[in-house]
Amino acid sequence: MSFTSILVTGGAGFIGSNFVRMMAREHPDTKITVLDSLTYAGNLENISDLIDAGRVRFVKGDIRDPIAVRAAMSGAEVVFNFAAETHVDRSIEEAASFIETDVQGTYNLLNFARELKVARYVQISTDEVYGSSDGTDFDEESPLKPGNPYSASKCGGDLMCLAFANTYKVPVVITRSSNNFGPYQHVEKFIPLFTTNAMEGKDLPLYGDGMHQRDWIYVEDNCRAIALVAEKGKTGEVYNIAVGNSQPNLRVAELILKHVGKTDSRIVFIEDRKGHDRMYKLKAEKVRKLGWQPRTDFADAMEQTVKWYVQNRGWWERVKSGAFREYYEKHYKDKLARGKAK
Ligand code: NAD
Ligand code: TDX
Repeated sequence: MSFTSILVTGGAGFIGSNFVRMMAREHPDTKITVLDSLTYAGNLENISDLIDAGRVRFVKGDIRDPIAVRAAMSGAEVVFNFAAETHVDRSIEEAASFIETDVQGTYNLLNFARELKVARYVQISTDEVYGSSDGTDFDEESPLKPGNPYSASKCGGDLMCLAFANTYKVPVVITRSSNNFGPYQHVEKFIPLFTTNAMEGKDLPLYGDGMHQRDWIYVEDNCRAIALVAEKGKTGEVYNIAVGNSQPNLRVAELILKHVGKTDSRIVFIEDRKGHDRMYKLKAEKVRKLGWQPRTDFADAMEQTVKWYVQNRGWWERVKSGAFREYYEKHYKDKLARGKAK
């Protein structure tokens, strides 16, 4: 099924841009609006071809700003909220922006979803809300035990969503996925950082003993699950999304080195992240019962992903240097100010 019109917040970031690309490709009749404030993590290059082709309407705006949200959400049938502060290390340094965007921004979106009577509001959340696992698989009823300021903020957003579903009958669904990987991921995150450092012959900084585990899902598998939950999920319900592919970080780092084929980089063990969650583990039967199953094999997808960073060196070099901002200034700033980048 296709939606008539969707609002994708955070659509210039990693998962949001992959979602927008998938929807644009597979649902040619769906009108797509992206609302993104273009923080350090937002990169218009990720969707510039679709904006230039008139396939995506881009609105530069903040989910904390009621005027921007109201304008962008008007006419949307379904809202997908990907916009968030997302990097755990940054939240350990400074959590205020996480609380503002991930909690206050979500509240703001929910208020307008209620007022404008959207048919569906999809909150994109994370496995991190359950906290570190001692080996048990968490299902959707497991208690929330966030282990860092980022995941605590995501819990705040999730709980506000559930409260709006219960109190005002806003048609909310929540997805909680495990770690995503794929193209267009910011170079501050583990897999792109290690891949690009290896290409540059730099060291790969592994936290602690390197035996923390993450359950990796290819971004497009997650995007498909999100679209399915939007269509078939039950209001007020949470859906975990994971494939059960836990890997110790050391193993993933070795795999990256193998695919990049560099011998002048080395893995170095550095001081551990404060409060570092050892492992996340999810039961994801509920989303499978809706008809979802991953299409991607981890080994193949890792090879393809590393290849994407190898082939798109200009993209990540501009992210690392900050030069991707110049691209925005040159191509869009005036047009967006005049409301023409549609
Ligand atoms: P990202 O950091 O790559 O992108 C976030 C996007 O949101 C950026 O484009 C940024 O400009 C935008 N944004 C941030 N604050 C904003 C604000 N106040 N108003 C408007 N736009 C704003 O993040 P990502 O990795 O693509 O994650 C997307 C969502 O998925 C997040 O909600 C995150 O919590 C969730 N998630 C991510 C992962 C993962 O592995 N990356 C896993 C599970 C869940
Ligand atoms: O330099 C590094 N060295 C290292 O050992 C970095 C950046 C990370 N790591 C480790 C920490 C984690 O165990 O790699 C693992 C993955 O780290 P991140 O890429 O920072 O991801 P994580 O902390 O697991 O959180 C991610 O998945 C859940 C996303 O950033 C979140 O937004 C999402 O909710």
